Order: sequence, then structure tokens, then C-alpha cells
Amino acid sequence: MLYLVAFLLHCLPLAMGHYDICKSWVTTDDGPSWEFYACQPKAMRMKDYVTVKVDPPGITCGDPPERFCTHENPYLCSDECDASTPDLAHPPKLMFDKEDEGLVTYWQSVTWSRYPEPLLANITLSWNKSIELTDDIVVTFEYGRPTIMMLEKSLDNGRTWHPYQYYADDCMEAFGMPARRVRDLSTTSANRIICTEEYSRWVGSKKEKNVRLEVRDRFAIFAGQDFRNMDNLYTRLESAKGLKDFFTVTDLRMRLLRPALGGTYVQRENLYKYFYAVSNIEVTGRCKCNLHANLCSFKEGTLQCECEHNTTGQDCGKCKKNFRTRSWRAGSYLPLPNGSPNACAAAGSAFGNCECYGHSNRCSYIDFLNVVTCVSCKHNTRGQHCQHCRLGFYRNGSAELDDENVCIECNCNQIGSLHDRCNETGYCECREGAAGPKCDDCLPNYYWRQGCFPNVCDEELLICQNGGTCYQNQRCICPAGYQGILCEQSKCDSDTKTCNSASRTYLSLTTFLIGALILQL
Ligand SMILES: *[C@@H]1O[C@H](CO)[C@@H](O)[C@H](O)[C@H]1NC(C)=O
Ligand SMILES: *[C@@H]1O[C@H](CO)[C@@H](O)[C@H](O)[C@H]1NC(C)=O
Ligand SMILES: *[C@@H]1O[C@H](CO)[C@@H](O)[C@H](O)[C@H]1NC(C)=O
Ligand SMILES: *[C@@H]1O[C@H](CO)[C@@H](O)[C@H](O)[C@H]1NC(C)=O
Ligand SMILES: *[C@@H]1O[C@H](CO)[C@@H](O)[C@H](O)[C@H]1NC(C)=O
Ligand SMILES: [Ca+2]
Repeated sequence: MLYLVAFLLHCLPLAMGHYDICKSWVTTDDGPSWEFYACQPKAMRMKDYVTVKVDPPGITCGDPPERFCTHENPYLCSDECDASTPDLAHPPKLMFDKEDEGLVTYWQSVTWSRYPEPLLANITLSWNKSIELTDDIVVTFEYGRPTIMMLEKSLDNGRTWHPYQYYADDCMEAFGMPARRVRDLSTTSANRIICTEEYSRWVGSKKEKNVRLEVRDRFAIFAGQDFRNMDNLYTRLESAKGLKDFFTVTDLRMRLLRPALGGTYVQRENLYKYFYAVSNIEVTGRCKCNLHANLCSFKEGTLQCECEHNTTGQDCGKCKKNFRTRSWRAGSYLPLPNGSPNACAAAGSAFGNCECYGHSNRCSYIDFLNVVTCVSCKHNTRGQHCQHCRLGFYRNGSAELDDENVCIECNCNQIGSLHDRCNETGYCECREGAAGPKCDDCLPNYYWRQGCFPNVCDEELLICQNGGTCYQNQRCICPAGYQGILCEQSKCDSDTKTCNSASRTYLSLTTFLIGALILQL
């Protein structure tokens, strides 16, 4: 009982406080509404929900009944394991039971009677649910801790396995690895797989019974020994690659590779004192619900997140039907302190942050950009929220965004403007000589004829010579006997006779040539 109280106090900082509600009913200027937060279930004793398998078959003692001794008293072999007698049986379930005061119950293996063949046993724990460890895994051994063992984990219900931690009284000899302690790891190596010698050396079977996977020490690398800086831990869990996954498991497997030897060599004449006995496996963690649930229930033999944020699935790992406007995302611990819910959004809902200002009633999710966007914006609008005007249109400054007439056609003169786009006040970009908001006027000293051209002549300045008259600023009409653009040239300087009779022809020919010249400009 004392142990239990100490245990509960021990895991307090991680079990309470942050991220324990998914939503709250708040009153804002626009009236009351739900506000959503990242959320996670409370930490639980996971051994209450586990399925266990012990391998190989026949490794559990008692069938047939067998005597065994202890290292402390190797010649008094009065204990017996008998599977057919409840009081003397040591089945696997005794690793997970609630022990009555003073009565230690444990699973026990057969003894090492077949030495030198190794005494090997696998204990596999399965949850059929991903869980996130929040405290140390503590395995309690009676009659001495193994001299070699390893812990493996799976993240996919046992399809693939990965080493979690190696344990040996001599790491180099057993696994070819240098011995390390979690306390010596740093922020960059917090998820390193290590071999430790701390839990495998012989100190007497009653003095130290526990073998740990040190979750708290790894958390402390970020949060400090007193767990005062939980913000830093949550930030790191969010941002450091692979850190969150390090603490996530669906299954655990203990591979027991060599039993306790009592601090000396194997004594072949008394193999009854070599075996494994596990009285408890404590696994503290919470259901992994991707920060979309604060409750996890045990239904039909399986843990199941009670998903919020319109997510669904055992781990809230996908969006509910009709809430798939954007692709599913896990909630985030950031920004502190409430995190981001990253809720799933219904098609066309304002919560999906896809307002279309009434110009579209359809949204779609663009995966590679991770945005929801309005589809087929009407009323000459465009953009993610139909909030811009299509090219060739400009925003009516005095109309609201949801006005059907919010976008006005630029109406740029096709000849006078460079293109059909205009600026926010409806001004088009004009070619040389053109002017006016729509480029349908000409600048002074330009005349309009399929575009603006520089004036050739001017009535006021009398640029046409020899009595010529200016025709629409485009050309001089020369009197008989003169030619040239400005009528500056006499046609009949040499031969008056010829030119007098031909003068009309010359004039019309000149007019034609000037016209052709102008058209080419
Ligand atoms: C324990 O599991 C490992 C990995 O699957 C396997 O190779 C080994 O044979 C198992 N040992 C026993 C005793 O079942
Ligand atoms: C594992 O969980 C899934 C999802 O909840 C369920 O459908 C399945 O039946 C469970 N399997 C076992 C062996 O409990
Ligand atoms: C989930 O959908 C329901 C129904 O449309 C809505 O009332 C609720 O606000 C949504 N929750 C979240 C977190 O988006
Ligand atoms: C701009 O919008 C206002 C308000 O809707 C409207 O009265 C006005 O006619 C619009 N202007 C143009 C040029 O369409
Ligand atoms: C649009 O162009 C006109 C003419 O160049 C200019 O006077 C006006 O300031 C521009 N408006 C904006 C919003 O840039
Ligand atoms: Ca027990």
C-alpha cells in the first residue's frame, strides 16, 4: 500500500496538468461557442489491459512438478512448483495481478536443468493499441535479476520489432556494446538505445529486485530532475525527430537470455537454483490518441480512444466521414500552453477556415500545399477564399467582399493598353502615347488612329509648309506643286510642263505613300 501511494505521487507531474481537456465552452464577443485544444488521456497502469504470451511452450514451471532452490540457500531445496496445485502454480498472469498484503505472487520458469544449453524465455506484452510511456517500465524479479536480458518493442502490433534496451552484467561480453547510463545521455542522444549494467550485477536477490527502462530519467534530460520545465519537454517531444516515437509502443518483449548466477560461476552440480521468476511488470502510460482525446476506454478487450475534434479510429488517427476537407493531422503540444487541436473540418464549414464569401459553395484540400481552398469561385473572383478579383477585374472599394459586384471589369482598351489587367483603382497600363484610365485617349501631341501616334503636323504651329494644311495631325495636305511630308519640296523645280499635268496624280500618290508609312509605324 505504501508502495502504491509513493508510486502515485511519483508519477504526478506527468499524470496531471497539461492537455487534459479537448474543448471548453467559452463566451466571446460573438457569443458563446466551443474552443478546442490539444488533449490527451490520463496516464494509467497499463498492466491492467495487457495480453501476455510466454515462450517457448513449456517454459513455465510445474508441468511436471519440479523442485527448486535459491542462491541464498542452495542446498535447502524445499520449494516446489506444481502447475496442477493452485498454491504451488506460477502462471504468467501472476506478473500482472494485484498482490494481497505480504503475499508475493510470480510467474516462474523451469530450472536450467539442460545446461549448457542456454535457458531462454520470451515474455511478450501486447496491448493491441499504441500507448505512450509516461513513467519507467519496472520489472520485478524474485530470486535474482537476469545476468543477460534485453527489452524489445513493437510499434505495429508485433509485425516488426526493435531493440529497446540491453541489460547485462558485462555489456561488452554479452552484446559487444559499451555500458552506458541514461543519466549520462544528453538532449541529442535522449532516444539512444543503450546497454546498461546497472540492473544485472549480483547484489543479493532481496536487495535489488527491479530492472528498469528509465523513462523518467530521459524526460528529465529536458524537463529537469524536478520536472519543473515540462514546457521544454513538450516542445522537444513535438520537434525532436523520433523522440515521441521512442516512448510509444504497442507491444513489449522481454528476452530473458541468462538467469541470475548468484555472483559466481554456474555450478553444474546444482542447476535447481537457476531460473527466472517475475512478480510484477509495471508499465505506466497513456493511450496514444494523437492529442485528439482525453479519454481512453477498455471496450471488448481493447483500449480505444474516445476521439474528439471530429476524428475517429482507435488512435483518432483519421478524420470522420464527411470531415475530410483537409487531410488528417495529429494535434500539437505547440503553441504552449494549450497546443493546437488540428481538428478535422467538414466540407464548406467555417471551422475549416475556408470562407468563400458566398462566391463558391465547394472547398477542396490540396495535399502538397496542405491548404483547403474554394473551388470554382464565381462573380469574377479567385483565390483560396475567393477573396481576390480575377485577372482583368479590380476590386470595387466601396463594396463588401461578399457583394456579387465586388469585382469590376478593367475594360482596358485593347489597342491602347499593354495588357488587360488594371491596378486596384481600375487603371490600365498604357502603351506609349496612350492615356486615360482605360488607355483609350492619347497624350497631347499624339493622335489616335488604331492606337496613338506622334503628331506629324499641327494646325496651330503651322508645321505644314508652302500653304499646306494639317489633316487631323496625321499629314499635311499640300497645295498643287508641292510634295514631301511637310510639303517642303517643290515638284516642278525643273520641268513645270510635265508636272502641271501630273500634279493631281502626284498628290494622290504622295497621300497614299504617307498613309502607308504611317500604318507601318
Ligand atoms: C524470442 O523472440 C525472438 C525474436 O522473435 C526469437 O528469435 C527467439 O527464438 C524467441 N525465443 C524463444 C525462447 O522463444
Ligand atoms: C485489436 O483492436 C482492433 C481495433 O479496435 C480490433 O478490431 C481487434 O479486434 C483487436 N484485436 C484483438 C486481438 O483484440
Ligand atoms: C465537429 O463537427 C460538429 C458537427 O458539425 C461540430 O459541431 C463541432 O464543432 C466539430 N468539432 C470540431 C472540433 O471541429
Ligand atoms: C461598387 O459597389 C457599390 C456598392 O455595392 C455599388 O453601389 C457601385 O455601383 C459599385 N461600383 C461599380 C463601378 O460597379
Ligand atoms: C493606379 O494607377 C494610377 C495611374 O497610374 C495611379 O494614379 C493610382 O495611384 C494607382 N492606384 C493604385 C492603388 O496603385
Ligand atoms: Ca504478482
